[in-house]
Amino acid sequence: MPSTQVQWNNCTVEVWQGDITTLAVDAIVNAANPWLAGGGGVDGAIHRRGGPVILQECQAIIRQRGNKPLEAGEAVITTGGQLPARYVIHTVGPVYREWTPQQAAERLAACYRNSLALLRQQGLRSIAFPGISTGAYGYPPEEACPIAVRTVREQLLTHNACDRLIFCTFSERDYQLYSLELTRQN
Ligand code: AR6
Repeated sequence: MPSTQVQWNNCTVEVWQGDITTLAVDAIVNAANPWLAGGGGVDGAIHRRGGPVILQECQAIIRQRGNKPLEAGEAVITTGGQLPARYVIHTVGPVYREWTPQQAAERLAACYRNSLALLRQQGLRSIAFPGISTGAYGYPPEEACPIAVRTVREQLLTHNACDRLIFCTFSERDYQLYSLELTRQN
């Protein structure tokens, strides 16, 4: 399937369908939970394929924060363990039903913004995002997708943040949704 691509500030932004744990980019983003404890969905897949070192690093981060969980919108980074990606950026999306739509949108945007800020701070140049919050956390994909694309676009135009950015979609429906939105916002 031909993938949809746009260029924003020298960054190639593309939509891809498949398992994020197979991508050999500098960093993949994990849709984590506040305790970075691992779980199902993309989180489970990343820990399974990356091996136990990722959980050890996550636990160390939580300890360093004085055993405080992450808030929705925050992001932290670990190595990628056995993954083809060098690093994993763990971000906690909002649980959709716990916020007003406006608050949820702000937290979701913060996930993308803070993940890209970490990427820049580490001097990394390629990244893949899953549809944060759109699985177990219940964010409707058709609401989350325009927020994800808009936030990424704003950040790339402001910061020249990276060379390659992938929206990694799991379902055919999400692939179509992101492809359309990328074209729409281009
Ligand atoms: N590659 C790419 N995308 C995936 C993969 C994969 N291997 N697996 C699932 N997705 P979710 P959330 C898509 O539930 O909603 C965990 O238990 C999936 O189709 O993984 O942020 C955590 O520990 C969906 O579009 O994340 C938290 O407790 C998207 O990834 C909680 O779930 C996100 O679905 C986080 O929930």
